[in-house]
Amino acid sequence: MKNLGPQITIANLFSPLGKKWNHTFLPLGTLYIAAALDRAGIAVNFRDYQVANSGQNPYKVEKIAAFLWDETPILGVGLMGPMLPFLLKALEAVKARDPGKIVVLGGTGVTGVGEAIIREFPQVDIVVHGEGEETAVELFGALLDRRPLDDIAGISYRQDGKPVTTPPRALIQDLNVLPPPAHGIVDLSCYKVVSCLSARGCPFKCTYCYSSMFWKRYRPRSIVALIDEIEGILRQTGGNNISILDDTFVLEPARVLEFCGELKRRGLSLSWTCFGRVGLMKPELLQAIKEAGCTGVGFGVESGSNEVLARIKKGYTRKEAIDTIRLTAKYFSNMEMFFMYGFPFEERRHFEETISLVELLRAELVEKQGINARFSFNLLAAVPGTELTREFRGLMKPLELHNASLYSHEDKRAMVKRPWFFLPSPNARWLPKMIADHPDIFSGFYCFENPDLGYKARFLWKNQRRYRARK
Ligand code: B12
Ligand code: SF4
Repeated sequence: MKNLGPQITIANLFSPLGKKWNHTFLPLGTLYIAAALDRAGIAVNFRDYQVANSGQNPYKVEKIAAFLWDETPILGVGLMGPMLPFLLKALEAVKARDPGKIVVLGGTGVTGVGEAIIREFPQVDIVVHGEGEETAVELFGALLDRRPLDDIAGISYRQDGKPVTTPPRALIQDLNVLPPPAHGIVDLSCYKVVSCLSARGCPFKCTYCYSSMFWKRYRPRSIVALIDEIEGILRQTGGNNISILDDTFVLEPARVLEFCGELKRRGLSLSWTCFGRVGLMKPELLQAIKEAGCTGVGFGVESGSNEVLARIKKGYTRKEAIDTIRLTAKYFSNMEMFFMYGFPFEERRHFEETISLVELLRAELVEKQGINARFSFNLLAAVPGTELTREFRGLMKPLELHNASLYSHEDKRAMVKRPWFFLPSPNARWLPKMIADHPDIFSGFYCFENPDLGYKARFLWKNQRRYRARK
């Protein structure tokens, strides 16, 4: 039967998190894309794999293929790196069923590796790099009208069998021109974490970070528009919880104070969380966010070694980290601190400095002050395109995928041993080969050779309860 509905399906392909695979996040990126297309008069079907597959093992290729399948001639998928091999495998089946279907990929999982994907994987037709709204409007418009793609900036595609990459797309200068994420096309009550972004990008340049590379420059949105968006979400959910996902929400204190003031002016009783940053937390700011309903702050501390902090360009010292966390703990009894290990240059003594920092903070915050503080460790992944991955490409080492079982956020083994911990069932025998054959496309499935990695992983494995348990 002929399909008379929208000609495009937009699918979000994050895997759900949690032991029961039901910890779902609002898919902001694809909702922004859907909103931009809607404003341009381009109708889409929208589907989110997290919701469609909630509660089930998300890594079964047949399930992904079934989720992606419909009669529309154009499929756009948004994803992060860990889903990429599973998506590519599932797309083989989708393309076998409909060889004429045009498959477009976008999101952080494909940006920067698009040309290689087009070269190596015929089941993908077009990859959109970076910020997607303007590109999506031009690209899907051109596909619907069967116009050529060569003047569309920010894509890789195939021409006469060869991959072509067009010049990068300029960033959107003023984010306020964008329509808000298309909340109306999803059931917000299906999501465990309902979120928003007050800005894109981050001015810092930590060498392992994909986000700063992806978003390039810090660009804030208007606070009034942000709170309009939040009010809309609250109306739709009937709840009062929001996660502000900005990389560095506290960057501009005046803006944060404006946010708090505007919440108060509108009489909104909101319960929210955000990420702080070492060196940026001042007493007035902490007091204001607490009064405005902030219930917890997270910090990416990353290391307790000054040498490592300097090499990854964190822009602060161990002492500054301690000072910031002590200060924040005066205002918040709910804190999470993230650390990484497995830097190619991280010697055992550096790791031990990290552990001594965690022990010091734990003794003060958890033992003495009874604060609900969590210390999370992640093994550093060779995320594609970061400064660190480029510099240490020669030290990349594949993860032990053959030992992997189904991992989730709550599985502590995964937290200490594997960076991209949403790993597949061991039955996925094709996976190690795909990853080994294309190290640059799938570098996030690699860590780096580094001194005493086994010792570090075992230590964290043994102490996981100590560092992660909430009081
Ligand atoms: C929130 C978040 C999550 C949430 C996801 C829910 C959500 N709402 O996004 C959760 C907790 C699930 C998550 C998990 C992970 N995350 Co995360 N996450 C983020 C965070 C903080 C915000 C994402 C966001 O909302 N961005 C805002 C929207 C507007 O941007 P966007 O989604 O990228 O979408 C834009 C473009 O990508 C593009 N686009 C997106 N989809 C599509 C689709 C089409 C068809 C087109 C054309 C374009 C397009 O256009 C959009 C609008 O401009 C980012 C950091 C950041 N600031 O971006 C990290 C980030 C994306 N995550 C990252 C990582 C490493 C992970 C994990 C691997 C962590 C881990 N160790 O497990 C997992 C992977 C999960 C999985 N199985 O796929 C990395 C990127 C890795 C990578 N290269 O893919 C980032 C950049 C963090 C960092 N500093 O390095 N994450
Ligand atoms: S790790 Fe955080 S502070 Fe550093 S560049 Fe990335 S987003 Fe910015």
